[in-house]
Order: sequence, then structure tokens, then C-alpha cells
Amino acid sequence: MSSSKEVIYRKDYQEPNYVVKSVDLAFVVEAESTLVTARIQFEVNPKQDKNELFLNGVDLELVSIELNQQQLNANKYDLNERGLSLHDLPDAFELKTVVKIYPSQNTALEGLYQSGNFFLTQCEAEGFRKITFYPDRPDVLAKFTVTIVADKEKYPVLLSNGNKISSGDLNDGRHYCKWLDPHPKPSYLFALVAGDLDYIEDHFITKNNNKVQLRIYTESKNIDACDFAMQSLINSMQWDEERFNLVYDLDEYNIVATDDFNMGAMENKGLNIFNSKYVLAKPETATDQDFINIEAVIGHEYFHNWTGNRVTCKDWFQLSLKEGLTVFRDQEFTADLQSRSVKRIEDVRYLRSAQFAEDASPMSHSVRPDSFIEINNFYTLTVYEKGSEVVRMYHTLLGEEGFQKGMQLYFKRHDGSAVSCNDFRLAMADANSVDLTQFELWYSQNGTPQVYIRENYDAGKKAYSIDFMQAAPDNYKGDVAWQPMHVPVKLALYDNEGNPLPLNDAGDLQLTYELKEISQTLTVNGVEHQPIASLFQGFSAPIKLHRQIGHKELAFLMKHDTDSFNRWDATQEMQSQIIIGKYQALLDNKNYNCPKYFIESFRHILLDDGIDSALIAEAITLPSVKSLTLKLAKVDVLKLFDAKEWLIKEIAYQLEVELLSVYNQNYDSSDYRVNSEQVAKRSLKNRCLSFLLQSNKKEFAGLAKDQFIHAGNYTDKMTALSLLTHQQVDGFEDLLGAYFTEWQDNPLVINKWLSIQATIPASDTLIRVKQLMELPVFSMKNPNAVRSLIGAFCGANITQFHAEDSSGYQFLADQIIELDRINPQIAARLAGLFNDYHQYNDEIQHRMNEQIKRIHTTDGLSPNVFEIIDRAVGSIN
Ligand code: B3K
Ligand code: ZN
Repeated sequence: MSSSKEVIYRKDYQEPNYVVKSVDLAFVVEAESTLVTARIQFEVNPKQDKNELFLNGVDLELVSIELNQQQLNANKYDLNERGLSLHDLPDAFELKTVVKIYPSQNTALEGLYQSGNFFLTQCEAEGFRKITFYPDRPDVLAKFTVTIVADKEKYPVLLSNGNKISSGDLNDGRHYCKWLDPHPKPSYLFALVAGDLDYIEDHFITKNNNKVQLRIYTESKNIDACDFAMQSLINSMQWDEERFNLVYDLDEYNIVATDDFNMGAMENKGLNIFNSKYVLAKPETATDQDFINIEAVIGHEYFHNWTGNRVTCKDWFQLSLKEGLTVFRDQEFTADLQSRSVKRIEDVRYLRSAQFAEDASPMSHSVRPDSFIEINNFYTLTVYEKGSEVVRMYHTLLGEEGFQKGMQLYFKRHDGSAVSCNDFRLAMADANSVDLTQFELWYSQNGTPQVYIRENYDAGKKAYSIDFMQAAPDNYKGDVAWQPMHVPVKLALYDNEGNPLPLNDAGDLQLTYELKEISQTLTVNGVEHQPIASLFQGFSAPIKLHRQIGHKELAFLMKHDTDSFNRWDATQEMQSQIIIGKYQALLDNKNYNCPKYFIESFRHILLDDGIDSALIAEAITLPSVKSLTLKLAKVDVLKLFDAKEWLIKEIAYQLEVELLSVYNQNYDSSDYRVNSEQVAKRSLKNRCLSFLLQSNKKEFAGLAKDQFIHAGNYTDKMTALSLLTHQQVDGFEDLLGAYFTEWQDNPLVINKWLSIQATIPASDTLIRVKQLMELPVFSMKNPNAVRSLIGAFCGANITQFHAEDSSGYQFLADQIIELDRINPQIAARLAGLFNDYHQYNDEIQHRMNEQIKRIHTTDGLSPNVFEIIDRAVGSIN
């Protein structure tokens, strides 16, 4: 096994020995097996000038191999479990291989596999090698022609990338389809689908006047749930033309939805494959969040057509080149179509709780990692979300116009090629004639940078100054000493009435100050009185800010800051201070009363007519236990959970009247629409309901039951069901039972039912989870079901996952070991749930480590799980 756990290093990159001029693939799809014939035209790469070639190939049964139409003797190639080595090759040649593969036995869902009554592929990152022998690396780009042959009745739909060029019947009940993708692409963007699927169709006319046929394919039972996804696709195409001037480049765009998928979706050229969770939605079965996620993911995959497909990555270390940039683009899409402020708040909330945790964990890595064992483990929050923050910083530094100039130069230089994060940075720098050399550190240094500030007001000189100090993250692990970063600090100053003050001679009221040194001072002159600063507005850099700030200043910023993100952030900081105060008191067995000013400011926000409901909803959502944990050390997580619960109850008791009145005011019985106004009202109303239920009063349980019964939309229904279940209100089991009876044939709806139960904060929940695993609606082979039940229990049920008898930890370890034999990618994701062990106190760490070590010593671990667990073990003290 050791050879497959080999570490791959970025510094070892070498250009390919041969380039591929074209590929012709023929698939004969049958129920038991599929025959794949590949004809590949190779040409030597003059830069390498080597006459040997390695073709990746895994789990392939070689039937025949020919070189320039001649059968190849066994002494001309070496075959092992990783692939095929060819030597003494001419400078140009055609290789023809025929291999047999067994898609219906493929439970790893990588390569060609079966889902229900159809076959489909997933190739990124390295799945194409499970389909045929090929240089399966992102820097080998080629034109693909694909012919698919299959039984016409069983597999009426035959799809691949590009445009369909011919199709027809064969005389034995079979038929064929031939596809040509005119755009050279790497193998990871290859896709094929064969099966019995239905579709909806629409079209989009590009600004070049090309009519693009748009289709969404799904199993026929779901065909009535695709309309929203289609509209999202049209919106994405329109938006990319308007905001980025990027136009679609094929005559067809096909999307296929499957219930069996390892991740969210995949941007294969012209043939996106989607987890059905991000396609299917009807008002009676999808929440507001589901609709918003669908629009975002459809957008994300569509935007990859330029940022990922037309310009791709030179090697997998550059993954953030396409992912960070495309996340930035999808975030901007949602911000432009929905609420910009809410989108920013939600993205930063996620970054701070989940990506900051990853940055602090044994899996900490830079946005452009230097090594990996299994690339699939590096589709991380750091590569995606922090990568997007890095792209956003260019935008902050250069402005929209400068950023778009950089994008244009990037496409001008690199369209049709495979490049690196450095190429992107240079395009941004050159297009704007600025020096972004230091900015490279955002790609190379791991961890969350720390910024400390000290403020000083000199009344005599009427000068206000801020000393900024940068410091390395605790777990920085680069080979060279940590260096200060190029950090954009968006800021404003306010006088004590909340008026913004000029920051310089030009009279600017807002500045992007560029912090580049270890320590640097910003001075503003002509300031009459002690001002209040709003720093890192809009979260202008993904850093951890250390600032001593009291509740008065926070309350001031909540009221006066013109930056909605920082207004929200002030609410979160105040809430964190209170919860942490209570937590310390619980640890020290002391009393702690909720300060009056806190309740007052909470009331003020809750009732503020001047703020949009969506922002009120965000402001009254307390920080997650995960993000609070990151502010502390050696955490007793159950006590921290109790401290947060205490604050929820305090709010519920002290502001019961206000919460109820806001609930009633936002009850909307008009026809269901997913627009920002309605979404905002529902979210505020439902957050009020969740506080009210915490007071354990019968009348509020009644309110939730009424909402469950009368709700005209799924968001309200699910919120009520989830609150009633989590509070274990009388009769909740009956509601769950009725829900199951109604929806047992709809996996997406049933997965929500599984998650609600997995997150009940009660001591019998693990037993319940184990019982649910026995139901036919659950299968270890289905990633969505695993995430909804096991993932939800271990990742979101704090009290039960961290139960003192270690049953939660044992359960997770057992599931990882079992799942690793079925689907290593999903098993490795679950293994990541152990990664935060080091944040807890010694006793918890010890119990978690026992299970981590147990997994580590299990025979036959996949490279995926091995890499995650080995890193965890490596950092146990
Ligand atoms: N590029 C794919 C992710 C592939 C994950 C491979 N383990 C989806 C996306 O980011 O758009
Ligand atoms: Zn992506």
C-alpha cells in the first residue's frame, strides 16, 4: 500500500513528455461492463525531448493495445496498478487501447459509475484514469471526439461534451451518438451520461447572437422540479455577459442531475453533472436556502466555463486558480441578484467558523499547497473560500475597473492554456501597472494571519493614529521564516455623533490602507475629538483582528457604521464577549448575569425599523460554538455550548414580547416567492420563533405547531418541525412519522428528515441515528444520505457527538473505517471531523485521540483517509 501513499510535491512539476493532438473515444455501454476504445494522437513535447511516456490507468482490464496500427508486444510496455509505461517511442504516433471496466461495481463514484437506471462519470481530479489509459493531468489539453453505443430502449439518452454531431440506430436494437468538443480540454473535464432520463429545454441567445440550446436532464419522476435551476442557468449566462463580458462558446449546454454524487456539482465542458440537491426544487419540497444554493451552484459551474475550462490549472497545486476565482464570481453573482450585505455576512460567518478552523488544524495548508498524498483531500475551504478572499483582495485593491482589466489581460494571455496562480497575479499586476510581488505570500503561507492594533488619540496635536502589527499564525509551517503580508485595510473614522471624518487632505471618508510591514502606523490629522474607527470594513482581508474594544464602542458601531458588515460584526463581537463571560464563569463556578446594556442593544436591533429584516435576522443570530471555540484555548465544549444556550434563554425570557411581535409582523401569507423581501421576512420570523421555543412555554410550542400545520411553504414547515423535534415537544414523533409516510420516496426531502433527527440534543440520539441507518432510505453507498445522517450527527450535534462516554467519537471512527472500503472520498471528509480535537481541553483531546489512533492502525486504509488521519496523528502531542 505504501506506493499509493506517496507524497507528491509541487516543486517536482515537469512538463509532459508528449502532448495529445486529439482523442477519439468509443464506449460500448452494457449493464455489466463497458468497453472503451481510445485512439490517441501523441506528439513529442520538444521542450522535454524524451521518447518515453507514462499513461495513468487504474482498475482497467486491458483487452488490446496497438501503436500505429500494430499490436504492441508485451516487452514494449510495462503495466502496473498505476498505469502503463511506454518506451522507445517515435516522435508522433497513434495509440489505440481497448479496455473493459465495470461501472456498476464502482462504489467510489469516481470514473464511470451507475446511479439508478443510468451511467455517468466523475473525472475531476483523477477519475479519467479509471476509464482509459491516458496522461491524466490538467496540463495536457486535447480535442475529444466521443461515440457512445448502447441499447436504445434501456439507454435512450447518450451525452458527452461539446456539440452532438451525429446519431442513429444500429441494426441490433442499439443506437449511437457522436459528440465533438471543439475546445481542447484536460481529461478531468470529460463527461459521459447514458441512460433513461427525461429533460426540460429552453434556450439562451448570446450577445454574439448564437442560440444555445439548454437542457436539464433528470429521472422522469423529478422532471417537474427543474424550472428554477433552468432560470438560474439563464440568469448566470446573462450575468457573466454583463459583468465580465464572458460569452458561452458551444451550441448546447446540458445539465444532468443525480442522487449519487460525491460533491455538489461538476463543470464538465458543456455537460455539467449535478448532485440533485443543487437542481431539484419545488416550493413544497425546498427551503429558501435550497433555492438560493441552487442558483449559486448553477452559477458556479457555469462560470467555470471561462475560469477553469477555457483557462485551466497547470497542476493540481494551482487548484485555487480556478476554484478561488470561481467562488469569488459566484459570490458576486449572488450579491448582485440577492442581498449584497447578507451574502457577505453569510460568507464571512462560514469562513470564520469553518475555514479559520481548518487553518488552525493539522490539515492547515496554503491556498496553493506544496504537497499532497491525495488531491481530493485538497478541495478544501482554504482552496475555495480563502482562495476567493484572496481574489476579493485584488478587487479591493484595484477596484472593479482595475480588476476587470486584469481579467481581460488574463484571458488574452492564457485562453486555451493551463496556467498557475502566479500567472493570474501577474495579469492583475501588469494590467494595472502595480507591483503585487508581496501579494504572492497569500498563496504560499499557511494559516490565518494575526493583526494586532493599538489606537492613540493625541488631543493636543488633534492627531489620531493606529499602530498595526502583523504576526504569524501559531501553526505556520513554511520552510522559510514567515513574512508580513500585503493586507488591504478598508476603514472609516466617526466622530461621537456618528459623522464620518475626512481621513486625508483629499477629504476621503473611506480608505483602503495598504498594510505591508510587520508594523506600520496610520495617522489622521485634524481630528477634534477622540474618534471611533471602523476597521476592515466588509472584511477586507481574511485575518484575525486583535482589538480591545468595549461594549460602548461596539454599540456605537452597531448604530452608526455605514458599513453593514461591520455593523453586524459589532453585534457578533458583543454577543461573543457575553457568551465567553458566561463560559468563564461556568468554568470557575461563579455567577454571571446578563448585562442590561446587552439586552438593551439586542432589543434595539430587533425593533429597528431602519434596518432591513434580513440584516436584523443576521444580527440576532448568535455566533456558532465553532467560531467561539476558535477564540479560546483548551475548550470545554459542553460548557461553551451551555453558555450559549444560557444566552439564548436570557434573550427569550427578557425579550419575549418583542420577539413575538416581530414574529407576528413578519408572518406573510402571500403567495410563495423566493425574492429577497420574502426570504428576509421568513428568516427573521423563524429566528424569532427559535428563541421563543427556548422558553419552553406551551403557547410557543403551539405557535410552532400552527406554523407547521398551516405553512404555505417548505421553509416555514421545516423550521417548525425542526424546532418542535429539537425541543421534543409532545407529539413530535407523530409529526416525524407522518412526514416520513408522506415523503419516503423523495430522497432530498427524507435527507432533511434524517438531519433533523440526527441533531436532536438528547442522550438517546445516537441510538436513534443507528436505527435510522437500518431504514431502506439510508445507504452507506449514497453520499447525501451519509452526510445528512452521520455527517449531521458528528458535525452539528455538539452535545451528543462530544458525549462524555466517547460514544460519539467511537461511532464516527467506526463509520470512517466502514465507509473507507466503499467510498474513500466521503470517508476522508468524515475523518476531517476529528481535525479540531486540538482546540479542546486535555481530557476531550485524549478521548478523541484514542479514536484517531484506532483509525490510524487499521489495515488497508485508503490514501484519502490515511492522509487526513496521519496528519492528525502527527500533530498529537
Ligand atoms: N470542480 C468540482 C469539484 C471536483 C471535486 C473533486 N473531488 C466542482 C466545483 O468546484 O465546481
Ligand atoms: Zn468550482
